[in-house]
Amino acid sequence: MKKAAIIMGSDSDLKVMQGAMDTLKALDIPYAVRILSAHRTPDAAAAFAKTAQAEGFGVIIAAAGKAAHLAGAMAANTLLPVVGVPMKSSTLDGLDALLSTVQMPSGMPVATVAIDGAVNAALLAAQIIALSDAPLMSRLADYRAAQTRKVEEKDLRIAEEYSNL
Ligand code: RP5
Repeated sequence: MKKAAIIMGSDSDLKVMQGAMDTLKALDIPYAVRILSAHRTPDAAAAFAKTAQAEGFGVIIAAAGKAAHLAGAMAANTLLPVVGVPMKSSTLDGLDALLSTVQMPSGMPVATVAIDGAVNAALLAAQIIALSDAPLMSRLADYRAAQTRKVEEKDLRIAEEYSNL
């Protein structure tokens, strides 16, 4: 099975990105976690992206805050799909990171999720890997079904507790 990479610009992104790790783990997807920065360790970041496909990765999740160029820097150095996660780690509440991550020029795509959207980044990564992994696709279907069941249970509980008919 292809591995997922979770790359983040700083250890201060770890708490949010734990959501991506938990989600990949729940879906039984192997993943590597690295702190690599487009600005502070640009050579190591580029080297990771350049060798990722040969190392057996199928997708890269790149999380960064502020002037968030990490996802773009990854995309510039690999043909693997890159999922960008803008971090809410600044005085601008992540809007700076969102725009820096999402506004890629034509020809160099980054699939950008919501600010702090670590769980959706992992799910998107899982869906990408699942295209060539039928058992994972089936685990994703189970994940969706469990999510639906949870909402239905909440609906029943809330309707009973709050309705005044
Ligand atoms: C970005 O700058 C990181 O991804 C982090 O979100 C933000 C702040 O980093 P630290 O100053 O906390 O290391 O590169």
